[in-house]
Amino acid sequence: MAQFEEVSQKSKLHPKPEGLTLQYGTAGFRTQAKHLDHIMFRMGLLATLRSKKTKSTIGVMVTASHNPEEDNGVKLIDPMGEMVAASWEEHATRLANAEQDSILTELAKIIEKETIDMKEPASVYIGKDTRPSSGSLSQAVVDGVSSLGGKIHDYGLVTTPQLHYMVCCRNTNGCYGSATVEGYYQKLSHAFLQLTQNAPNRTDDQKRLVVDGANGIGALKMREMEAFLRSELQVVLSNDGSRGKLNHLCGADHVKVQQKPPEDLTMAAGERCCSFDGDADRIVYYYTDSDGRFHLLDGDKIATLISTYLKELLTQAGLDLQIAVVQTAYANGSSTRYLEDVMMVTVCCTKTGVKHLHHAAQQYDIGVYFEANGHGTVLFSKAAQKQILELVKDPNTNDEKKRAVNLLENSVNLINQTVGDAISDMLVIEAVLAIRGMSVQDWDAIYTDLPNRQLKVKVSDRRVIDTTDAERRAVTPEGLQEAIDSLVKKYKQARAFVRPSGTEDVVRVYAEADTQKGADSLAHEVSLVVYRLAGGVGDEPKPLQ
Ligand code: NG1
Ligand code: ZN
Repeated sequence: MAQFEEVSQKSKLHPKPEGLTLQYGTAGFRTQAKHLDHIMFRMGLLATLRSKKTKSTIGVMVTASHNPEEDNGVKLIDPMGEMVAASWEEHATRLANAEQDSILTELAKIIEKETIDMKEPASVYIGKDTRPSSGSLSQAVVDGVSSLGGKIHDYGLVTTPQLHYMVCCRNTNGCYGSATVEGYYQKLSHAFLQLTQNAPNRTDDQKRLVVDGANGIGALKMREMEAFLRSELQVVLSNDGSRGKLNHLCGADHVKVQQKPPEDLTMAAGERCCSFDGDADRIVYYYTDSDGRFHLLDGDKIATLISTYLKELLTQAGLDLQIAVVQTAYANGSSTRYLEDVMMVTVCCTKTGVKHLHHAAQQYDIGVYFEANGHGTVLFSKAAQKQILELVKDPNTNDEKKRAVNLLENSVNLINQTVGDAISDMLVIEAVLAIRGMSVQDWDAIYTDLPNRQLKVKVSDRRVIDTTDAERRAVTPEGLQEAIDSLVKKYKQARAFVRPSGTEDVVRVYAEADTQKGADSLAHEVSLVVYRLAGGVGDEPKPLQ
């Protein structure tokens, strides 16, 4: 085919380093940028095929999120803005690893297996983050798409969730919003301004929020959006990319893992602060108290705040809709207990990785999902959205119901339902705090986190660990789970689990207990067991401190 002739020619400009194999993992392909040129070209090809197959626009985002600036990565976005279907992740891995002379054979296999009509038109939306490598890598994606004759819309610098939003807008013919960056700002800011009208007496201090942009794309986009928010949110932006390095000693991942504020951020005692990650699909909040103690409000606290608010509105509006919170094993035990026992909300636990949470959240009328690290959003089923809209239009509702349902409608519009979105989540949190008249301290006091610790253990092959029960129990190697169980028994309010990471070559260990000393010691003991039973490499894990 003439089309394939062009693929053959152009692929020579994006050669695969011999012997390199990469896996489409939890977050797409991600590694050092210098290894990714051929992957980008090939993902351009694959996105074009996926577009022909689904007869829809597909997204390709060039980013490595919270990884160091030298890394890069790529994720495919399916028609409704969700992560690409699992069966296509396998195609992606095979196409990425095909040697130079077998690309066409691999393409033909996918076309046959998926019964793709090559005469169908194709459309691909492309976006990139601010990494120095992102420009040339996104050009490689463009080359891939154009060599198969696909139509391209290159959005250039956008956050990951903005690109998901664009894809969803396009494939719903504008029902979700207008597929432009300005359309995104307009949709979100309109909903935010409607919501904050319900909190008319806020002072400038209450409207002030310190934002750490991780020296990335989120900072640029916050600057662009500021004017749309008409001073109802007064953002003090630091790590805006003008000096520091992307994700270096700043950003949501640094703050969550190190449990301390980012560098280059001035925060007064009690001041509300938040951090985005490198592609602005994660957010965490924090403050320091008058004793200088750092308080982190992570994804679990965010899920609790948002689900409590939505549940209250449902009751006020008299809507009988089931709301559930979806978490992973990393959710702090206190949050799960609070949601189940005090809030009486259904809680469901899935494997790590947002696609699992997203899928589980789709099973409910309203599914609130957050990973503890701050990636999450809320999904409203079609039926739930219909009921809310019908009630908005109902002339016979009383004032209390009307207020509640209007708040619900604007909340639906403010939430980016395609994927976790730091900017959208931040505006939802700011609106909820304003409407409820809560300070960040009030929010923090909803429940107290159990002290916890996360560690990594290097092993020769992390696949020897197989897990079950949403990764909370290890099935192999033999004896590992029993050993963890007996260690956990030595501590109060304790819990621990281990799982192979999907993005790094390590085994992750998580432990919580009634004291930090207990959590640290349990995590260390569990690390030793992993090291001994699962083929640890290098030095034996040392106790903390
Ligand atoms: P792995 O490396 O599989 O633990 C990490 C995060 C996930 C998710 C992915 C994708 C933790 C413990 N794990 O996965 O939550 O965000 O990266 O970026 O935070
Ligand atoms: Zn990210």
